[in-house]
Amino acid sequence: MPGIAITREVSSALASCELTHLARAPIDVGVARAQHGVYEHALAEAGYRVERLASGPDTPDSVFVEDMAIVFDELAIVTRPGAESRRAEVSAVADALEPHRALRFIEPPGTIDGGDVLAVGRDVFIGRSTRTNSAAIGQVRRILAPLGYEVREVEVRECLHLKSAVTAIAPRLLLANPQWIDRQAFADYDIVDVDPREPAAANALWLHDRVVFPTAFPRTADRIASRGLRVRMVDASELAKAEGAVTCCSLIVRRL
Ligand code: CIR
Repeated sequence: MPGIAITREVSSALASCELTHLARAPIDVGVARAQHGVYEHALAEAGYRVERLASGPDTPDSVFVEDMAIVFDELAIVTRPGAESRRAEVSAVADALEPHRALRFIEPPGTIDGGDVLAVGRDVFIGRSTRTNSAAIGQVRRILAPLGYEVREVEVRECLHLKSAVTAIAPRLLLANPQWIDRQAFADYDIVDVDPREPAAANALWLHDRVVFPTAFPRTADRIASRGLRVRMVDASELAKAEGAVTCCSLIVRRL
């Protein structure tokens, strides 16, 4: 079933990235690039054709390509990112998606980052966060409702994006930090909690037959594996200093 994984080169200016919750720490772009290469390799191992877009010093956060679009089988929604410094990243991603999906665009005053959108089957949870507002959530709802998707607005607290707090790891199974989500909003789903010593471990990249997951969180990795899921560990520590995790670094475009 795979398809294409769109990724983007780590910018030479990564150290000037946006930061919301973390203090600025030195970032080694060479290490970040090497780790990113291993991540791309993990995508290729899973059968995806990796299409890596170029980046430049004017777009420090552009490796976090997930925030630029929300890809469904029927269409892709090109976002209007919440951080103004990131709006220059949009056009290259839209160009890359254009051959594969019909495109729709979020219009002002809407702002939304792809990291706030958790799509599981026909349920689309969208976090209202410092990056994503109700205007954009309404636009996404109007685009998706005719296609049979149900958009559910949820609150994001104590973390950057909804997917910092909760991601899917199997068809009806979520991985979450219970302190950062309203469990009621996800009542229809089975949830694996992160290990309490690993609060930032809720971001996992579920591909069709495996879960790509950071080596920084071995205890939570054990919890995922104990559900019978195949876990592919990757070291994502350098990009974590820029508040990025594993879902952020790709846009998965399934082959139809
Ligand atoms: C930002 O603040 O926008 C970047 N430094 C990190 C974005 C991470 N993206 C994501 O979680 N989807």
